[in-house]
Amino acid sequence: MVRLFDRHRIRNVKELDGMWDFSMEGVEKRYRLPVPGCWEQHPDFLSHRGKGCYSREVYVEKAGNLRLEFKGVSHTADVFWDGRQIARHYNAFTPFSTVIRHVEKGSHRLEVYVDNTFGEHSALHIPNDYYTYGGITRPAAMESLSDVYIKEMHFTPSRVGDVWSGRVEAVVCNLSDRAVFVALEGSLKSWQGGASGEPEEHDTPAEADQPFCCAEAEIPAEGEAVVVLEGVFPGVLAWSHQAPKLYLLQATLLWEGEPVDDLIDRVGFRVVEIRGTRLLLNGQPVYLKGFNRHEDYAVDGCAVSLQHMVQDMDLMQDMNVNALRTCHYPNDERFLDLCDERGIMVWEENHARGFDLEKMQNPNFEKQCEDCIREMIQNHYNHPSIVIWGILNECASEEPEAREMYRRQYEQIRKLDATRPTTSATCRHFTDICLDLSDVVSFNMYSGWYQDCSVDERNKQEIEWIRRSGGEGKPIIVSELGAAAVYGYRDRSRCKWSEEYQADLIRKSLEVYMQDENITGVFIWQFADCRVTEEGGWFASRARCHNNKGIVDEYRRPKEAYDVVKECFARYRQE
Ligand code: ADA
Repeated sequence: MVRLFDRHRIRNVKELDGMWDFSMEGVEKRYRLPVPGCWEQHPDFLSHRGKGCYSREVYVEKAGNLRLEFKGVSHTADVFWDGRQIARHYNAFTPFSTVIRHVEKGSHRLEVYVDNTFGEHSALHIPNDYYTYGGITRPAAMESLSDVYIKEMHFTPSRVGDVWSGRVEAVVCNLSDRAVFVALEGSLKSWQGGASGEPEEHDTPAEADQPFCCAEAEIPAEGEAVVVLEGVFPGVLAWSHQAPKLYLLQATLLWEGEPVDDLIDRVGFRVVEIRGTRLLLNGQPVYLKGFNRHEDYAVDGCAVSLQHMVQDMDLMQDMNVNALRTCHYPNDERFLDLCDERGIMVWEENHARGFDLEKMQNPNFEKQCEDCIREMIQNHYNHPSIVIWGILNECASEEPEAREMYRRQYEQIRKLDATRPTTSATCRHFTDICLDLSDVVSFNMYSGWYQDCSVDERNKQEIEWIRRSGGEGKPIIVSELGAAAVYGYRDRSRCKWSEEYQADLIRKSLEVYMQDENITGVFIWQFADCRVTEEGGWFASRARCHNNKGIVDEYRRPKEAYDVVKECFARYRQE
């Protein structure tokens, strides 16, 4: 499944999950592999870096236009339809789609050539402290399109006093060779699948659609136009981490009076703002407390199944989190759907981890970052759970040339979405020259692990330095803190790498950062152990070729620190 709710009632959708034919460049044997999935799940390709071809027959019931959507292919996809190339996409972590016109009824051949190799062609997927898998690693679907259809829609809530309003900006496309007049209708319906499953009192009855209103527009031949719908909704309930109320927003497109297409999304009424050094949700200060979570599971690779996503969410909520950082790339939309449903506030970030200036000077770097930011915001804008956009984790923010790249990326985000604050997690302690560029200042702190120093003393030095180096008056988040522990390694000396040491340091760190009024959030590094690449020298500092700083291991087996997190997140900062 592509999302946790149906996105269309009128448009016909065929999900492409299932068994596909597979062949690997340079390998004679032929295979059948599951989609979504990673080829590393097959014993012949456990650590394979190369180019594979997924292929399947697709039967088209009715001649017309088709839209193919891939939620994630790792890391480069070349898509062919009946032998003709129809799409190319780089980056495992953002969706892409393509439209094929005038498709005949009958059988067709769909092929996806997938490349997970490293080299100059790949500026973002490099040997790193996480693994770049190979495969069609997220869901895919095929849709039948009318000549006029809704390409996307962005929903922006706002509030005056206690009255909520909503604005929809829908992009309507016209594939025909003549201009057409269309009408767009919008409606809002309470989504009843919340945690309790019971309609809240004072809520709008599930069956009562609240009309947005209707708008008419002329869509140019073989072009597109933005159609705006606006509405006031006095009766709706706000979305928050304490009460994550969701609504189904349905846009229906009428052409010559007939409904020809629709698009449904799930939205929430909430506003995020910064006031002084605090982050506010619906006017109330919040303290973000959560985990950094890689999309990586022992037996799934990065193609984490829905069952395992739900298990991760249940474990994190058992530890009393209210937030998540999608380190270090945009996440699977099904996981973001879960965050929307459960009231988990999300820091979502573009795809970048630890690039020094030389890596940032890769000729493909800025374009690949820009594409990732655009696709992330274009596709994830409507998730109420996303409260902050991040960029460039631990990149060269001490370098003037890199500062220009940071500035351009923040500028790009603000143009695409002025409703959410921006930040970047840095480790350029006392040398960072980009703190003035973001709305929130975020630091990755490893006092007691990489730096043998007092958490408390080091925190005071950091805050004092931030305040006089561009971060004055801004919210501060500790975006990473933690220590490694090999699951099952217990040692009464409580030495580093033992579960005991990790539990002790997590406790010390949370007691300091969660009781410092300068700090408005913490993200523990990290939720679960994850695989890392052997290349790039990572094996030397990563026992088992894993990053072992998880509070649970890659099979989600809890370490001693699990109960420390649960206790501290329950005890401190309940706002
Ligand atoms: C950095 C980085 C993380 C991870 C962590 C670690 O802060 O942002 O991705 O590599 O260090 O485990 O050292």
